[in-house]
Amino acid sequence: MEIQLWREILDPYALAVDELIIKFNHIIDEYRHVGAYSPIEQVTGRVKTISSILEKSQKKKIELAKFEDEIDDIAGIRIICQFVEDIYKVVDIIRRRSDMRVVNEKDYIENVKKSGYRSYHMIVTYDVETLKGKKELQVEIQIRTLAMNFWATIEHSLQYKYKSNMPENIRERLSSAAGAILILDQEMSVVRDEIMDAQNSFTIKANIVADILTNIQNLYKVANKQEVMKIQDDFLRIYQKGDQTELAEFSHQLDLISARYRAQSLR
Ligand code: 0O2
Repeated sequence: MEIQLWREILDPYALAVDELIIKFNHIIDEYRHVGAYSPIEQVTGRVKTISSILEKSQKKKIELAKFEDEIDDIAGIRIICQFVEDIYKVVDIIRRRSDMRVVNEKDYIENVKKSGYRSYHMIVTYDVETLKGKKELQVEIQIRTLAMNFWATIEHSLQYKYKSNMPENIRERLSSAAGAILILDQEMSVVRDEIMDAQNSFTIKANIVADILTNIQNLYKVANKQEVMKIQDDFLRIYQKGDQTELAEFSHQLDLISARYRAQSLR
């Protein structure tokens, strides 16, 4: 297929992603404007690349003429929540909307994948207006906690690196990290109940944890794997102790380490 034709096909998906990001961000604003806690923490989106579409079509033996019907994640939205409970609130919000129709749902939180992957997936249809008129598209919405996203991002990049030959020791570490992430989500859920009374202090703690997770996630791209594993273990140990001052100090130290790597990469 010619590049121009791919562009014509994929453009409406880019429009759908842009529109949906704006709409979900607006939900965050609506909550915050009335001083309420938003179940959505962050929204991102992407259109699948041509090479991923070709790869998936080949893997699933999909005729190129039918890829728009058969590949339901050409447009992908990812919604990040702080707590597992928030995920189900977001699912409800999506089910109730009149501008998207849910056609499929997969709850990989109740039914955890063998890999340890946890997330809630919804396939919705969504209309965009183009010069040729209305076009109905499928969009995949993945809803996860910050912790689930942290694990899935790292596992995805390791899957990409090793293809189907992931070394057993890495697989085992990922599996035990998935267990730790599950405990982290459960602990955060306990914190959530208390937070309704002490929302401020909680927001601070969640933000520190989010900063730490983002820093660790970024360090995976640039730092030595052993060093990052150690940082991750230290984080879980400090997190489990529950001392917010120590967590904040750890976050500060991690900022310094990240800044050092950034400075090194600029040399
Ligand atoms: P990419 O590169 O993220 O786009 P489907 O692929 O939807 O036709 P499947 O596999 O039953 O069929 O769908 P599923 O399980 O809902 O997976 C869809 C997407 O969820 C994947 O897209 C991944 O993004 C994510 N996902 C599913 N399982 C895993 C997992 O074990 N680990 C990680 N990290 N992500 C997972 P793609 O197209 O596979 O990949």
